[in-house]
Amino acid sequence: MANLSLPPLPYDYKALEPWIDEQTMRVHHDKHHQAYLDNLVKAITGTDLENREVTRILADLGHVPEKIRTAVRNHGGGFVNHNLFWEVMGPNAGGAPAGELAKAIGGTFGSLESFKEKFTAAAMGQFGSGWAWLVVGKSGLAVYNLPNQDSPLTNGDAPILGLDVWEHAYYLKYQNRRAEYVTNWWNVVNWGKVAELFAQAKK
Ligand code: MN3
Repeated sequence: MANLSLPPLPYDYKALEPWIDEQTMRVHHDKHHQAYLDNLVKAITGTDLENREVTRILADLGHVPEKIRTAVRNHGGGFVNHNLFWEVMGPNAGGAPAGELAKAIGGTFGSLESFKEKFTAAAMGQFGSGWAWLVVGKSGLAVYNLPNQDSPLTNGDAPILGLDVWEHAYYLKYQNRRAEYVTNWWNVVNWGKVAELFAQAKK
């Protein structure tokens, strides 16, 4: 069996209230995230990929045997994307980034406000299920959306902030109001963690 486990949520299930409710966090982490992991393990167990880091597998998806490639793309992506998602959120968060990250955002997007507008547009513009991403790519910071559980790693980019816009991420509290979820989500962004990922990605 592939030796992978579900990282526990790094804060209490209700820590992101009132922006993200406890029930959503419980179902999202304990059921959805767990299911991506279980299905990934099922797909790679008994293959050469069993002991490889999942982030590396996704960065080299073309070399995954065709028979399991879709399962790895969907469930491996789901596993890794959610690992990042919990980390880039937190209680007593929100506000603005500092240091090098703040400079890079200003330099690339003009201002924090224009970055947020662009990211929000990516989140709102994702038809159906998917994610909005802030990544470090070959030419620096970039914002885009990807469908389903596709990972920026497969594009050769390092994700440093991601927003899950699958309905399972917000439907219990917000129903069809994705815009309200996205607006409120900025209150839980853990910029300290994003800055840490930014520093790692630049190395
Ligand atoms: Mn999700």
